[in-house]
Amino acid sequence: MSKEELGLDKNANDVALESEERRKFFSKSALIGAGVVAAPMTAAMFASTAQAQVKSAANSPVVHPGELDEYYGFWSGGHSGEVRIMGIPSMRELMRIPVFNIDSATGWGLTNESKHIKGESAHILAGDSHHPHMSMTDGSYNGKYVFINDKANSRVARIRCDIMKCDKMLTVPNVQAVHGLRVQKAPYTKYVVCNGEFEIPMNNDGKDGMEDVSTYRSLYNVINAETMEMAFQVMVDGNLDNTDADYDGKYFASTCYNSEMGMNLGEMITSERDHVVIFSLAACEAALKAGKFKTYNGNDVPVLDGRKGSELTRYIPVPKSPHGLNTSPNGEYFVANGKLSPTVSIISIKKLDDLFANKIKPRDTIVAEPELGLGPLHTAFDNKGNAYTTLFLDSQIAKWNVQDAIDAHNGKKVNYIRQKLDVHYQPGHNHTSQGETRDADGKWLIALCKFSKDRFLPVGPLKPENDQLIDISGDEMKLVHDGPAFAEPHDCMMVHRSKMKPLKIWPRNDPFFAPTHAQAKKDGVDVYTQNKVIRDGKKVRVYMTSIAPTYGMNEFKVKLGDEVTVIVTNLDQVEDVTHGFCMTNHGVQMEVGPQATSSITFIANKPGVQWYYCNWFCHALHMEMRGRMLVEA
Ligand code: CUK
Ligand code: CUA
Repeated sequence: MSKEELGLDKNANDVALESEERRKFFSKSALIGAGVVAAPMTAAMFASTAQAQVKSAANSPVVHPGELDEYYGFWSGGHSGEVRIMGIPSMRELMRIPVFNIDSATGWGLTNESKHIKGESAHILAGDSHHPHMSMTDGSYNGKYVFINDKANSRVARIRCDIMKCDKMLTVPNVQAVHGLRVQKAPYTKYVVCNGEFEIPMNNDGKDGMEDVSTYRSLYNVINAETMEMAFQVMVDGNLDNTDADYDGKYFASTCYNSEMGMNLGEMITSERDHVVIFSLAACEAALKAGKFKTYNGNDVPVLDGRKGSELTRYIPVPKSPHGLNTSPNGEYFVANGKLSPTVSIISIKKLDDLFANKIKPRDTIVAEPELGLGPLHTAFDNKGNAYTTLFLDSQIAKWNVQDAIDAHNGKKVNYIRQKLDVHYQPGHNHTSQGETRDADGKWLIALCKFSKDRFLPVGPLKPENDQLIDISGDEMKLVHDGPAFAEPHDCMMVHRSKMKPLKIWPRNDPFFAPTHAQAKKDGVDVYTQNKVIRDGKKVRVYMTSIAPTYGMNEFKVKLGDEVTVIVTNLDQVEDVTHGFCMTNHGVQMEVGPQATSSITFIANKPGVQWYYCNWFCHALHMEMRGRMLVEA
């Protein structure tokens, strides 16, 4: 990377201004630290902090106009149902990827291509996206796919990172509410894994078992990442929350809250301990091969039995209603975050072989349970052995050292807490740059705060959330940016831009619109050269091209009540010249990217002249890019 890409070409003035800013942050966090960190700051700590300020001069959040960010951030949009692409460290929102929602700008959920991808759930217009995670090779992001769950409708979708569009969607059978989602990290992402959260009767047909709570189950779901079809499911005891994978391709782990199988809040939080379920991938694949599974609800997805006592799983008791589950980037530990306990539980992945061989007891895998503060939800890691845990109730991030926590657990007198930083307010997930891969680089931390309260101009009773950017390159965490966000970035991930290769123009034979091209072929139309109306009974297919600032067809005629499909192929080969198609008064809108084909179907239910126009600004004569549909009564 060049000097200017790294921001090293700034003049002395810029640097002086930045360090002025940093001094302000420094004095603030030093004050906070004094009240919260158990050990007072020593002279040595102050010295190393001063050094860190020098060190972090290169880690500037300032991205000047025209400069590019160093990282892509993929943000979940929560109950907006979308995924967003952020530039890090500028925190600029670069793009939105509609996934489980519908979107009138791109036509997602309206076009035939998107409905085809949404498949059997195309009629569902809402969603709740939580956990975006990228496919990996050997524990590093490979820039190929981002996977995302829909808690609301039990779906998992895949985003293709070359076009930044959703290209596959699957409704997970036999479960309700798909929550935690991660990918197999090594040797490559063969499987996407996700948790069924809400427990239900195995055959949920309303015939029997609804009253008998003891028959309710929740399932661990293993999806083939390439085909996006179910590989298998594993029945567990208790319900599941969050999950992660090791770096050897051997184990997955999930937190379980409500091991009590309570049906109301009081019942759900009675036990002092819940558990982490460890899944052995080899044992699951062997059981699958041996045919040791059942099927339910009339589908053919194999369900393995991983309840307590099974060879497929082990249950490690941890305190109390754990939430996040995070693997350390050195591959050594799973960290389960206590939520109702002020602790996190550190599970040694090395010890899991012995646990599965029944040589040790489940609790023997716990190497430390450091106390961090109130409401630990999620943990992220840097490349220096430190962990960063969100404390929901304390509204803080606790920075702590993993080895020191283990040493303290073994009786050594050492303070494992490095710093506590106030965040604003009530953080859920946090995430470090590349911190869920081998390439954790310890540069940036994002705290996804659920409440913004007084941090922004008031905008009515509904307030934005607050995504805060924290510089972790020095010894001290420093808050450098407040980013208002619409509902609700549960989780995010940051990938270095060197891993990404997005396309500038659509490939003409892209699978995204292959079904539309197949229909054109049947109709005998070459979508790149021809403008043509094909009548097929009451169905009319209108093929038209577009080149800025005109459509290939200025008018076409249909009859009242016809089912009209308009197929637009954009012949522009110029980067960033996207056209659109909008039929006024018909709820018909879509994007047509350069060289792409998009299609949309509607009923011509209004007689007379109906104008269509281009709704993506494309040319000085963009307003003139329109035509008429003549509907004969
Ligand atoms: S969850 Cu929302 S803060 Cu869905 Cu990963 Cu923890
Ligand atoms: Cu084409 Cu606007």
